Amino acid sequence: MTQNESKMLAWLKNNAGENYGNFINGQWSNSLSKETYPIYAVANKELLLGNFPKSNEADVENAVLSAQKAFNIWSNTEASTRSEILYKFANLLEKNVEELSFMLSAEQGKIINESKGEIYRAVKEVRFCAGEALRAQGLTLPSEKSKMWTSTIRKPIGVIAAIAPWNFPAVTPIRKIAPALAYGCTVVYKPASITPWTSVRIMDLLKQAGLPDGVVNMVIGSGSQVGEPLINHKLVKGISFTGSTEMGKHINVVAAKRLIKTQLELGGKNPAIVLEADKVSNIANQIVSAAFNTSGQRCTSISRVIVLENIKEQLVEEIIREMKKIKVGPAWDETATMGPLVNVEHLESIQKYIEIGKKEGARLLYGGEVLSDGFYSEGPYMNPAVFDQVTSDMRIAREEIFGPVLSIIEVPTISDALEIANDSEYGLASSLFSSNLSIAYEYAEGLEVGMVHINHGTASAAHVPFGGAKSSGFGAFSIGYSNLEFFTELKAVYVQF
Ligand code: TAP
Repeated sequence: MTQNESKMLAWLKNNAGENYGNFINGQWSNSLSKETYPIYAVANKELLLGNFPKSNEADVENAVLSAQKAFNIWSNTEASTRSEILYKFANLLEKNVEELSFMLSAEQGKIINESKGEIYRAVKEVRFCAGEALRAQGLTLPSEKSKMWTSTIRKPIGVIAAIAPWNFPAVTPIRKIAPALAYGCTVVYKPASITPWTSVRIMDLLKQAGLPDGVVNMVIGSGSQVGEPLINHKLVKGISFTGSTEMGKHINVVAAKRLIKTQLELGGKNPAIVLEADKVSNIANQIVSAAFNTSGQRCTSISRVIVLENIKEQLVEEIIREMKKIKVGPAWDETATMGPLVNVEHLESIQKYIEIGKKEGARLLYGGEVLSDGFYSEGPYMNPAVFDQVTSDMRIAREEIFGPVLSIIEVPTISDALEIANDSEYGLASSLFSSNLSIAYEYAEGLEVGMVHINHGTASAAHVPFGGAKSSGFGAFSIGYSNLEFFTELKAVYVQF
């Protein structure tokens, strides 16, 4: 047993297994139905993480009323105070990184270094938002009349519904909550029903940072029982949603009927385009890490490699060499480099795609098998997979698999590569490997995506837009003006003097 292994397991054994409630008006409470459901560690089906409330519409009602009441106070709280609370919250996240990472890895399955990376990313995002609280600027405009001062001010829109998926249980909700707080909105947050545990600690830390009661509320439960009443509640004025494209479309229809705002971060089918043979081993290394980190369960994971014919053999060889270095294991094994899938159902859905790929005529070059011997029997593990001879019309090249499956698509010319990269309903992220400056700029302009990475696999930064085009959504996170537009509305003020 390694040091980290013993530390994480010891911590889990001492701290997991409690009954948790909803966080409403600054207090922990049972759901009104009193019903609960258990959640076990992804990598050990006997390790109970906790019992969580099966909430419903009545709990949502209480949470929204609490957020509405708090809105009157929070929207009138000085921006500098809101900013200070956010800085304190960031410091607390940083101080508790180890414990938060243990919780995150236990409920989501990702390896511990990725969980730590996620918390540190959240810290940066909160600090960025703390600064942004003081930049909710309006304008002073020329007046049509003399002795008249004309200006605009920014007002927070009200109660926000924040709805998150299960792949990034810390940074995704924080990316919604921190800007909402910075600009004076209040929040009702629904975590993914399978990963609410880290959020329990996040709520505690918000309270510890001095956030007034009711400003952020969390209701745990299913999409149909909690998410649906939340997006339909008449006091909710904006929905910040991250999840599948299918659900994003539904949310957008509900919001359009109610004339409220949405911020949608949805699915992806992200290409890496390889147009040169220089440094192929380095390119393969970057592709493999961007494809298989978080077991390929990232919205930005590379899932298609589009490569020129003359480079393909060499690249594929290097990709397989890199994939063979991946060690699949639980988060408490510090030598593991890829964790399990989030649950058995998801593993099965990915396995179906492995079969679909084979039936469609793609060639499975390496991996893809379920791992079930020894400790692997305790969780949903598989080896990462790579398919060759994939064409753009195959389902494995078009549909979001959201797992460790990579498709290699060979193209004859550089312009074919761009066309195939764009031949997707999605438009989230893409990478291009080429040292030709004109090609790099041509692709940066021509790729129909929200994020382009030239000569590397993937990256994100707290102050840079993170979001998609086409069916990958709209309303980029992590940037001042985009969040400012979403969380506030403009008011014109004319002053005659
Ligand atoms: P979804 O099934 O869409 O679920 C996302 C959230 O919506 C969950 O909290 C879910 O609750 C909730 N929900 C379900 N039905 C609802 C309803 N009727 N009304 C309101 N909320 C409802 O996605 P997922 O499977 O958790 O996550 C994977 C997807 O998220 C992938 O497509 C991935 O690409 C996408 N994603 C995108 C990004 C960005 S930034 N573009 C980042 C991460 C993930 P339950 O948990 O109870 O089902």
